[in-house]
Amino acid sequence: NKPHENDIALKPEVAKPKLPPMFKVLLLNDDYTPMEFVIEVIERFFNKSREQATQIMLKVHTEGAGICGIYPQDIAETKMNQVVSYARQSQHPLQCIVEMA
Ligand code: NFA
Repeated sequence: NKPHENDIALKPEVAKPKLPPMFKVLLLNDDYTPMEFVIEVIERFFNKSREQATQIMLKVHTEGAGICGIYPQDIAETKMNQVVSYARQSQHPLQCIVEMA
């Protein structure tokens, strides 16, 4: 009596609710971009309040870099590109990068 092929026990596959890998969007300090412009960028693209945006800008200014938000990769890269493009259009050298969280 040999078992039918379909009766062989398979490893049960449990549906894991899996979260997407997350990426940090950071601004980098420079000597030329006005503080007010950086605050406006953080408010506009990262949906922060004036107070939160000011704190993040000051962190970037004093420490060299600061996290503006953490998102799935496609959203993080879109925000980075929007910031860099807006800064270029406004003729400011502000840099924005994405890092694995
Ligand atoms: N360091 C810039 C200045 O003194 C301000 C700045 C902050 C630029 C954060 C870039 C990022 N005008």
